[in-house]
Amino acid sequence: MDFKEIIKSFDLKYDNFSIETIQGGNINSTFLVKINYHGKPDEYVLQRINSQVFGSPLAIMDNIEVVLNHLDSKILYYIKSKDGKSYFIDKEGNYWRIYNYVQNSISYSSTDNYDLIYETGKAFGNFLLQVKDVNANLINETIPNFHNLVIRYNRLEKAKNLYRFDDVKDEYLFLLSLKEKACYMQSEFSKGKLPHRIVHNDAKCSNVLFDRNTLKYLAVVDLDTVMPGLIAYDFGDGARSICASKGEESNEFNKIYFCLDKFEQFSKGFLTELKDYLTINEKQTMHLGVFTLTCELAIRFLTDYLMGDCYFKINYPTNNKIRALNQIALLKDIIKKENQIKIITNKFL
Ligand code: GN1
Ligand code: MG
Repeated sequence: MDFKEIIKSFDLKYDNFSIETIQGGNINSTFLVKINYHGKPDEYVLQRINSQVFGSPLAIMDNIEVVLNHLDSKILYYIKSKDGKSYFIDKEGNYWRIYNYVQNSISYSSTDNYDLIYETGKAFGNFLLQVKDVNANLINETIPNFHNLVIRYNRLEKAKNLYRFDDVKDEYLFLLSLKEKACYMQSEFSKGKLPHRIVHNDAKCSNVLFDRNTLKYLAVVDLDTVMPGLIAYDFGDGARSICASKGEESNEFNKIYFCLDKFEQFSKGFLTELKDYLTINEKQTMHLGVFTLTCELAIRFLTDYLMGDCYFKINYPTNNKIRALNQIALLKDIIKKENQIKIITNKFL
């Protein structure tokens, strides 16, 4: 990677710069750029967009521009390239973008702090309220059928009998046994009973920036997958990621459970923002998002393992299998706690 070539293509003034890798994220590669200009330091975030996953990086950047223009807060912004574009293409055909590093901000990949969990819910709830009148015609579907469980099951079933199947047969059969329920929301949507909204589609804790001092949320980031979807999917994705007792990478399966106290905080933040905007059907099915999204992630990790790890970045050969087993452990606890999950959800609707 020729960082000199990349950095100099953007409309940034600097005397010198240094680059550090930022860990985290299963798709794009992220770097912190520290610059100095006339003795003054400044920081930016540089990302290489994974164009295997996002077939059209231009479509993502167009979406992001529409969304950022629409949001009240202008705290997050992109640096244009010297030729006025929101990205730069290097000699190897990689797409790069740079955005500001939001000063005094901090993000968490997980937390036990209830105030932060409440704030995370509020951040996403408020984000959804703000993007509700984005003109859907201006938003490209950057990854078609992203949270479509029917399609996710088709892909899993197609991957059956690939070389690693014997290794995960029980997990495969377990997920298959949940198919009808997992596809319920998709079928309600197909019948026109659930509205498509503009949603975030990757609503996890690490995608919220907080003020370092007050711990109030500042911004929702990672806008790559903002496109039409169901609100319950953001609710469920946020809950499965923030209320799990162990992170997605953990292999301590017997210590993985869904924390209802955390869920209460997340639900309160998320649903209090949105409740006046939701339809009756959305309210009645909201709790199902938690089950559905956890099931989806288990399916996606397992499918990727069977297909030979072509989608998610892996750190070791069985990483995707461990992630699938992790989500299955969480899912089993979510199934056990389904009633309480519904009661808590309804409390804030
Ligand atoms: C991917 O790369 P990251 O962490 O932002 C994935 C999400 C998954 C997540 C699981 C475009 O997000 O859907 O929930 O991994 N993003 C894409 O950790 O597939
Ligand atoms: Mg993401």
